[in-house]
Amino acid sequence: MDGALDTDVIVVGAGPVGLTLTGELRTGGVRTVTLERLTAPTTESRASILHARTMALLAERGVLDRLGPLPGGGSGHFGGIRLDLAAATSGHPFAGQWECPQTRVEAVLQEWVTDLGAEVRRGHAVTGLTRHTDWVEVDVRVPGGRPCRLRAAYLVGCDGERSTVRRLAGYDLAGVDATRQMLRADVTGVDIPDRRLQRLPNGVVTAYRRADGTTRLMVRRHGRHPRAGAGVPDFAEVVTAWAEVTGEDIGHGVPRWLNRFDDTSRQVSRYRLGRILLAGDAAHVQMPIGGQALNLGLQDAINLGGKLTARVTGGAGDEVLDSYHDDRHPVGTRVLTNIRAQALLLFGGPETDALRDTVAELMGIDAVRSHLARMISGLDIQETTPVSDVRTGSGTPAPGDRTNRSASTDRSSTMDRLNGKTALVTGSSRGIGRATAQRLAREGALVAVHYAANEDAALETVTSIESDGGWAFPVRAELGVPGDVHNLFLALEEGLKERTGDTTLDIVVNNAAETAPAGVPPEDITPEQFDRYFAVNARAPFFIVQRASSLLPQGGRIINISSGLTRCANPDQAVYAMTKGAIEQISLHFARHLAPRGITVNTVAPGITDNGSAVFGMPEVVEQMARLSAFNRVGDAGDVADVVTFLATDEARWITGAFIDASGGTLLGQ
Ligand code: NAP
Ligand code: P7K
Repeated sequence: MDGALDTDVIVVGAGPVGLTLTGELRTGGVRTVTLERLTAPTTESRASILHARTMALLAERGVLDRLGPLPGGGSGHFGGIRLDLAAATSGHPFAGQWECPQTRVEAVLQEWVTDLGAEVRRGHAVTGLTRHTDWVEVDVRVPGGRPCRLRAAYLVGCDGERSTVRRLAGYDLAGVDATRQMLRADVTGVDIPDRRLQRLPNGVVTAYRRADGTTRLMVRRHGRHPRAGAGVPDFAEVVTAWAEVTGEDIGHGVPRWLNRFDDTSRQVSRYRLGRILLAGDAAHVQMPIGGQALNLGLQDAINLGGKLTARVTGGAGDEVLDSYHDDRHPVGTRVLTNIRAQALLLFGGPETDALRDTVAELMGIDAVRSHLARMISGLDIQETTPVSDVRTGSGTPAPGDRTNRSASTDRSSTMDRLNGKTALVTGSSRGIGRATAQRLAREGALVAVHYAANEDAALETVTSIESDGGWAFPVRAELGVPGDVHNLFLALEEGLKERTGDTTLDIVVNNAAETAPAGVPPEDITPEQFDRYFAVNARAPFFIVQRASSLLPQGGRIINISSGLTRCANPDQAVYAMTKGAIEQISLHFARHLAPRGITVNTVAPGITDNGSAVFGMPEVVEQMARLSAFNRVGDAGDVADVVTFLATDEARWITGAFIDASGGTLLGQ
């Protein structure tokens, strides 16, 4: 069938969202054709603010290097009330907001996708579409040529708030119509004072004189309802409004640019209809406040890019595309909500004064500022399937396995139970350690990702955390050799100091271990093997605790990873199980030793858990292993990591010295 298709994915729209999606797809080896109605990129400057999460995602793709150094975009605001984004997200590598005109973003993205071999056809407008079971066909009007048809497996509308794809595909756009409207103009030849959102009895005005002598002004009249279908305003309308609100006459000025925008707030209720998907403003229409629309759109594109790649090339099923909707629809709803709240604070009449004063008072509280700043900067977003996991395929679970996980992650979109904390997770390049590092970071902790040798995997853990808006750094140290723990702490302390200014370590997870998945019959274990198991699994964790002790503050956490094998026999794992028996003793005795300092020490014992190793790709073996659990499946790394993360939070302050069975009921017996 694929032979009959012109391409894998047709992307409609070559604005920032369409180009970013094109780049993601090309990076993953997906064939694309990108269609753009306009013959040349727009020169009109629209969005200009990039937020921290977008910056991290662009950096990861090398796009930020192409953009060159960007100036800071000022402090930021929430509904016109000053909010210093940089201060409130300090610690993040891109804390703050960054200034870059949309025209420049587009030019650089165009360069990037061209280098990736993408074909962007300008002047090509989509005029019709037809759905088939295995493909989508679009009619395209070509400048000066005969109309043509293109077939692809998927079609994505990145064609903005008046999306043609959305209309042709019959999407519904739910939400509310505009109740407030703003007029904007660039005017020369006027001399009026600069004003930053001045609230006057009849309305709200802004004026800002640029170096070139033009003044950008914006005016809103209270009590005026937007005229449906009103197009570009004429200058007379702006002059009248300005006079009504300020009493000033600007009628002698020369208009250079005129524009009208309103607070329409709408979102499609499904981001996917079969083989047709939407991203960016095509999926959500909102008022341009706080520069959030561009960032939201770029992040839609990046989420969808990884998933569509997995669908087209990686053999993932349709559920991976549904997870795009599941991830991004709630994020869109949340942004639309904060924009509406901000619109009310910004443009509401005198009836909103008391509300504004109250919000301003709340914004004097650190935690409130941090909450709002993380929301605006996209740093509180949880995506069920991390982008890099989709790429490697390792994070794409079998269909049935998803339910448990999403239920737990859907519960709240804000997770910041570990803000300001630091954590060491040994052996977090892969498996349970990686999932633990990711979750601790998602809760706001700075995570040291420790590993022995597998540098690429460790960096992938770090990158996945960063693209999720988190903060992490790699630490290499082989355990079980002389000087192991000393070397680990030299690198750890340096990394912490560089990032936080001191060496406080709040959370230690002793996870790294020497394992033999198939085991060794007890007859065959050599003294050298025995010593190696103990050196890595028991001696190193002890000295890690001993060394961490001086860095742990009040409220610190130590979590030791054991195994259900300390309660359930498997002779081929006898020596491994002995080492796990030993690590459990650390929890018991140190729990007593460190309790006076408010530090808890606990054991988590997983059962058989998918750590991404080859056996978990063999259905017959997995079926055997699954039988050990009362739930008849093997654990996900995330199943265990969620338990570890809970123990790290303040909610677990009353648990110490405990053995927590995280084996899905494996220890209940048959
Ligand atoms: P895994 O996928 O095998 O990964 C092991 C991790 O530990 C890697 O990050 C590895 O680093 C690191 N590591 C191994 N030996 C090391 C050494 N000598 N020095 C420093 N780092 C070393 O692990 P996992 O299966 O997720 O297991 C994690 C923990 O859960 C272990 O304590 C294990 O005993 C326990 N557990 C696992 C299961 C299970 O079924 N998976 C069941 C019960 C208990 P590199 O990548 O650099 O090699
Ligand atoms: C069990 C492990 C088992 C476990 C076998 C196992 C088992 C386990 C395990 C192999 C491994 C009851 C827990 C409870 C491979 C390792 C990790 C591990 O049979 O959890 O610890 C060593 O990599 O069997 C009754």
